[in-house]
Amino acid sequence: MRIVVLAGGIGGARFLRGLQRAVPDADITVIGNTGDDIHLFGLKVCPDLDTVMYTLGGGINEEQGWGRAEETFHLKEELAAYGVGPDWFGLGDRDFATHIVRTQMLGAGYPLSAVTEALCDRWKPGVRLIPMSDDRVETHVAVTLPDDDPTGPGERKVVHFQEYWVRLRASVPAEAIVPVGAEQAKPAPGVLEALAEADVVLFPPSNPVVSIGTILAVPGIREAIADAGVPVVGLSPIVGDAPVRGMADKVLAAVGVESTAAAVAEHYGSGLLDGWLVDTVDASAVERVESAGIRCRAVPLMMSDLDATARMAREALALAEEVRTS
Ligand code: FO1
Repeated sequence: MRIVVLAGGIGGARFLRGLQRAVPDADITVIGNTGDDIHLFGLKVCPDLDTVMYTLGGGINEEQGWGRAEETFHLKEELAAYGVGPDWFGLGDRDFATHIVRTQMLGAGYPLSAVTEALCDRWKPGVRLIPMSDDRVETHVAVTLPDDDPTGPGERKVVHFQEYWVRLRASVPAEAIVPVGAEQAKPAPGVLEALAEADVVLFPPSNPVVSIGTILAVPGIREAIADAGVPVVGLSPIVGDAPVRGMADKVLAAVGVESTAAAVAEHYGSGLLDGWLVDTVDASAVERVESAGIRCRAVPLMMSDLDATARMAREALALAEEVRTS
């Protein structure tokens, strides 16, 4: 079975581990979000691609869901000693090697998709990981800085997504979220082909705005999914009106979407989604989602361990089969 998964960071990566457990013989292609990418110290950092690669490759810092296990921070300390910022983004020594290799290969003229393939030669994630685009796309967020913010108290400012997410901890509303460069970006080689050949497309519980939404903002990808003519099934990242992890509710508000499992399904729309899994605590949402023309089931959605996640993946694939045969 050929499965295509649009993945962001931590939620997407954890779901993929369960999917691999559920269908070990499936051919899985992951279209990774690159809107979170950031240039630091002259290096290109790809948080969502690295989280998928490290999680499935066995190198992830499990508690954090990002960065490497057994990490040290000597480089970060030395940069801070030179007063070279930013100091709010935790890049570890082992992680730096990934960004150096990536930046070196990009500088030699390799596109990001080829670089990602080369990095995955080492990590062997067991899926084909393709960035959504080889072109630069960076999510920026318009905010009014907190009154005690050292960089500009009370100022209206557009900051890089990582500054919003990590330095500001999404403590102020996101007034606008812009995937800069998305309109001019092209799907990376292999993305449209994978969607055309897919038997099923899955939206894991990644952030619907800044992860999956950013991937869908690359011209051609949303259409390729809608036109693929195969079941598209998503799993709600919102459980009991709150995001399971991260701060999805903050960015959902920015695009006028209420933080509920049903509202996220409606946000994707029946033009895109054929099926939607909500958690059992949101069973009351099933009727509203079904009335939006999206087949819906309430099943446990907490990725508490690998078996729980594998069960979720099986439920998603079962719903896809139900959609396919209806
Ligand atoms: N998230 C944090 O909350 N704090 C950090 O210091 C941090 C550093 C970091 C370094 C490399 C990397 O690949 C990810 C990192 N993240 C950090 C997570 C990152 O902000 C998120 O994983 C994604 O951008 C959102 O999906």
